[in-house]
Amino acid sequence: MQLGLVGLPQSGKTTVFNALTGSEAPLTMTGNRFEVHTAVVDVPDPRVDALAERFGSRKRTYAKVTYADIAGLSGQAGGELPGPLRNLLGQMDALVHVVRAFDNPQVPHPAGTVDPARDMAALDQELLLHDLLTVERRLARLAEERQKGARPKEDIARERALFERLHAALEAGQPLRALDFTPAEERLLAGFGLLTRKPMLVLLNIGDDDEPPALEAPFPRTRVVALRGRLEMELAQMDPDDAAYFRQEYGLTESALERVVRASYDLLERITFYTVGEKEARAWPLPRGSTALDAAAAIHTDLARGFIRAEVIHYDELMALGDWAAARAAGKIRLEGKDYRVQDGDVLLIRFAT
Ligand SMILES: Nc1nc2c(ncn2[C@@H]2O[C@H](COP(=O)(O)OP(=O)(O)OP(=O)(O)O)[C@@H](O)[C@H]2O)c(=O)[nH]1
Ligand SMILES: [Mg+2]
Repeated sequence: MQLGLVGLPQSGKTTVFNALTGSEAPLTMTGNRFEVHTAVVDVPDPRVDALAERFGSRKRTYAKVTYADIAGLSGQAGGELPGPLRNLLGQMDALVHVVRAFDNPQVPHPAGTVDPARDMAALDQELLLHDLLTVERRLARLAEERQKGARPKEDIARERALFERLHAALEAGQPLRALDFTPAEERLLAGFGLLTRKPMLVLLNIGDDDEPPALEAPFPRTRVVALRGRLEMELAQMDPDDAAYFRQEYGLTESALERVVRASYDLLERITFYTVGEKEARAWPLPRGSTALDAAAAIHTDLARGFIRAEVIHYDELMALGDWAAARAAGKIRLEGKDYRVQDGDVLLIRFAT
């Protein structure tokens, strides 16, 4: 999963990036220049730890998230974004919009005042205008194709209807993530790098002593979470024992990373299944609704090709019963076929023929 941290200049993107990844990327005073930091982090997962301990696994493998701190948006709707910025944003599974909500007299806000709702809208507007130009170019191109008779008329008409719908939404100030698409439409749209289609996690970057402001998500596939960016960065860069002590003092039960990952999984509708043995305990992320065959394919193509059955038990039940042998003796290991819909927390053993 790749998450792109975006936001207005000096909103705290790099601070939040450091908080989430434990990096020490330098904070800048410039703002606005195209600059990127990336880091891959393990998704903290107590189920992997508990499974590894119970089964004596030699190795623990966690799911991974890539965070990219992407400076370069301005919050000013200036037209199409530069190519490298657009391409990078296009690769992300979701955008994390870091919105300034902290007071800091040393850091002037580019707009003069701190106003999270305004900034949320400003960045959406910038992406919206970018998409609008992409959509208009496509509509012009479709009109040309229709004149030339380059493709079957019905194909062009179908595509035009879709792009007209996008156009109307964007003109009305609606990001495309507010719209629902059929799988066929999704395929048509795949190559266009439309940025407002991406799910968005809004991270309100609040001051150390602030309470989260009440701000609702203005659109579907949008979630708002508050985070004390600077405080979390300091904690992430501390020795773990000291950090644990301060967390307790502040009444913080979860790390910034844990909260953001959970919100992102939720937003992107990801679930996690597990495999466990003496060699390895491992977490595997999947889109919600995936089947046992998808799970097998995630592990290895051979497992999907030779798929026979999946032995399945939920993590909670497995841990309550003790181990695999006990669960089997209790008749609690289910045999599922390739169409079984994997549930979050399932532990799977794929039986396959080579
Ligand atoms: N008080 C306070 N200051 C913060 C917080 N987050 C960031 N800052 C300060 O705001 C300034 C900008 O922070 P950065 O993390 O560099 O912001 P950025 O969005 O990466 O900035 P650009 O990449 O230059 O656009 C720095 O001086 C930070 O110390 C916060 O949560 N609280
Ligand atoms: Mg930065």
